Amino acid sequence: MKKLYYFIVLLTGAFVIQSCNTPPSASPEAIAAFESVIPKPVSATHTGNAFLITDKTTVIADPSAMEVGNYLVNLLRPATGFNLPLSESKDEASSGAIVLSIIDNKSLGDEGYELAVTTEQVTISANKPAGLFYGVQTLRQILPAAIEQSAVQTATWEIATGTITDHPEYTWRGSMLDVARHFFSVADVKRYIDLISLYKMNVLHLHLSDDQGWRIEIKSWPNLATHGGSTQVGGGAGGYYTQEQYAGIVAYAQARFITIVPEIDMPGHINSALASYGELNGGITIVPAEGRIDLSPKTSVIDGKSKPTQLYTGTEVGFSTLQLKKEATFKFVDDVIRELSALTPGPYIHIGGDEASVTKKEEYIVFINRFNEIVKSHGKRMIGWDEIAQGTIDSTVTVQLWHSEEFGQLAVEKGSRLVMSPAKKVYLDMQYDSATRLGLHWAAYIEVADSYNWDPATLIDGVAKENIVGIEAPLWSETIVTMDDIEYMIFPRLPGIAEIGWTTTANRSWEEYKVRLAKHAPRWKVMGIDYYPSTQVPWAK
Ligand code: NGO
Repeated sequence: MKKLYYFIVLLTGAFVIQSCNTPPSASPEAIAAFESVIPKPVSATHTGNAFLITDKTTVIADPSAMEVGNYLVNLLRPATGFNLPLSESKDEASSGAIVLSIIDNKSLGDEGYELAVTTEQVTISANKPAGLFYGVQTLRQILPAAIEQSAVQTATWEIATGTITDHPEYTWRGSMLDVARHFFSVADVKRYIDLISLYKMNVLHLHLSDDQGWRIEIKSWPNLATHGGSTQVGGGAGGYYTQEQYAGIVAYAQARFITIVPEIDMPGHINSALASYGELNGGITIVPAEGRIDLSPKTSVIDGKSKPTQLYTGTEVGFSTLQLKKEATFKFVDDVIRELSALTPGPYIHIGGDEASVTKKEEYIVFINRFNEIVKSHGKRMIGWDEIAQGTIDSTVTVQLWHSEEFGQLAVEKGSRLVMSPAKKVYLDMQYDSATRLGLHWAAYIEVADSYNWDPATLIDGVAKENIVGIEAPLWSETIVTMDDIEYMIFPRLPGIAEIGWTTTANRSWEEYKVRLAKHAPRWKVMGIDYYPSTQVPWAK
């Protein structure tokens, strides 16, 4: 009897030791998540086992990476309910930890990272905190979707073991949000930042002014915001950001390694300023009638020079211009750019420059050149829509291609580099198809595959990879009113556009991508992201 007892004790002991030594193997879900990262990494190899985040897990970060460490624990704590204490790395043993480590590895560049998962430890290494941040976004995607819940979940927080090595193809990976046609709150803009940072985008271009609204407080010209910002498309209340609120957006973006590129659109698309200060009015081509600007018949009457125009709540483009003959206008431009530059830690100021259809061409060119000087005098670099290629531009100027191949080529001939936003491919306000409830279709209907299946470096003759800084997907908001509308138009196209910016063309294929994309839908559901359920994507039933 005693013998049997000892035998059982021994057997159980052996079993316990055995199960402690056998590393947990990765579930099919964990492996699928590991293989479904968007943007697709340079290389990803899994090794079949799993690391588990438990109530014992700690986070250890290089002193210069504590901010990313904080971001990570704030991401993991709500759903896991674990403490996940964060500490600065010393030489202590780090078994059971998630480690953020700054290293020196030239091949990773400024934004690359390496993610190594063993059964004992998760290590993200990068040259710079930005790389660690992108490694954290990858880590997030290879955890169960429930990690995105805001309340504690009972789940096995499993990560497949293996190694991911990764760095981006282009340095400019962005999106633009038009807050002028419809105004979006600070909270909405922050959510937008969070959504694009999921997919490692690093630029948010804010279209801060247009005919329908002026959205940023300019202290030296206060009516711009208070009057020019007081409405929006459809006649709603509009709004604007105080400089303090705007600084909050910039800081929020910075903590996510996103550069804000502010745009004041001039000399066209400027009615909101002309309505605020009559002396700026160089004329509008369509005559206001009964409180609205009358769009039909479209006349070519230049009306109301030097008098304030009426606020505009329609969606026509190309009818307004700044008064470019008066020096006072350049004082205005200088004041606006000065205040905006002071709010902008990033290097770029976007001056618009598109569709100045009622500005005389000679005046337009003079204006662009002076504008460039003004932007430079405030220590910034000018970027503008592709029409600015007609000005005297050089390698210090960046040109955003949206519709004209000719202007794109001209810009490259003059030595400028391009941000690629071809409307036919990446305008997120374009409808998916003719049944889409929101959006426009003047450029194209853009299904998910259309926005993914192209290569910026071969789109235009004479524009090669070295002429391109990156890619940006604009969301214009003529028809976009709520955060829900925003999400429906950007998902699921935005992740694919982010992948074009990050992953080499040789490493991309729609057939393979669409399977990965489908795997992200459960995450979007948990995050409350409304998306278009395209029939091109094999969503799980
Ligand atoms: C054009 C136009 C915008 C419109 C947008 C709508 C550019 C650069 N200017 O793009 O004012 O909102 O199309 O798709």
